[in-house]
Amino acid sequence: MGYKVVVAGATGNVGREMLNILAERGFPVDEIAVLASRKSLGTEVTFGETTLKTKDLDTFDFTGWDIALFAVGSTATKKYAPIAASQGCVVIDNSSLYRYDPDVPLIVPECNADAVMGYTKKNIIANPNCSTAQMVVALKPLHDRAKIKRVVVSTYQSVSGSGKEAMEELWDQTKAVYNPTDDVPAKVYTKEIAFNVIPHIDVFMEDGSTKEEWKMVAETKKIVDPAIKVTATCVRVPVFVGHSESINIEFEEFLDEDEARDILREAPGIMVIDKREDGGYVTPKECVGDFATFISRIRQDSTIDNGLNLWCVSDNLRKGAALNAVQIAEVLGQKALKKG
Ligand code: 11C
Repeated sequence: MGYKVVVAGATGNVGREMLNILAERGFPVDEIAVLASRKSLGTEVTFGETTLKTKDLDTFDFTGWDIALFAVGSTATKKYAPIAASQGCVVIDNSSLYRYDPDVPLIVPECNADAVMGYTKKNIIANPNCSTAQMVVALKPLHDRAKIKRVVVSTYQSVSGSGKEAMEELWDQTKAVYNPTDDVPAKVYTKEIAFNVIPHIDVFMEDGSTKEEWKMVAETKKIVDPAIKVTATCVRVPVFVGHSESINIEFEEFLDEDEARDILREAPGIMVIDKREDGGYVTPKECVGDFATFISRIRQDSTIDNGLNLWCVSDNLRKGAALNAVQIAEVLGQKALKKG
């Protein structure tokens, strides 16, 4: 016996990946409903071998459905997640709306799976931001061994994090470089993204940081440990899929680079590719379509007493969004909504 599963926002980048991953991981689905906003109504999406037509999120009755994976953005989440939750369906939400709500667990299963039981307060579980998800998968096993004091992270984030229009903008601007009669002005971004990098993701905060940077700080504290200090610089790069991060970690205790490599090799969700030779590391192009968070370039930071540097790459639409949501559904099934 399986679950009655809803995917809301099924036509977007993340919604489509949710359907792929439910099928790839063999999540026990008895019945599935794919929902979209009115403008995408009737659009077809695939779930395994099956083609499904999207239904209207606005009029859908969630009564009798077990789990709803939401990938609709904060405005629609605000309207529809409480409806689904009040109709008895557990919402796993990919937007940022509920992440910082003390009555909503924010879950990365490799780090804090037990906290999932906190879902009973609102019938909602939050999925973290993509740049946080891959970073905390790497931080948690190291924190358990040597207690992290401070993290300095710089991100190199792909355009798929901004949606399908951003991917088109990069594609069109790249083609236009070779065909100067085409002018493709920046629409999604503030500056041209093709052959460029933009140190700005999400809105600016009063202290000069951006909301994306603030999310990495707040979410790491909620998922791993409120005592960890994080400072982040988030940068958009002309890559279609796959976020990369340069992470500098300061620990309470000394942690040797070889021991860190062994810990990460054993840790759930991580693949270490770290040969100190040409090409002995992972780039975002190579992680697309994979479930793992890849770690490379593990090395001592000799400028501080207890420091390490590493390079962390993952498919932002998967571990950063859809995969993590499906993993939460799996944990929920094991711990709470048992079937069969
Ligand atoms: C990006 N990290 O790459 C963002 C996308 O809070 O869920 C996801 C935003 C979020 O642009």
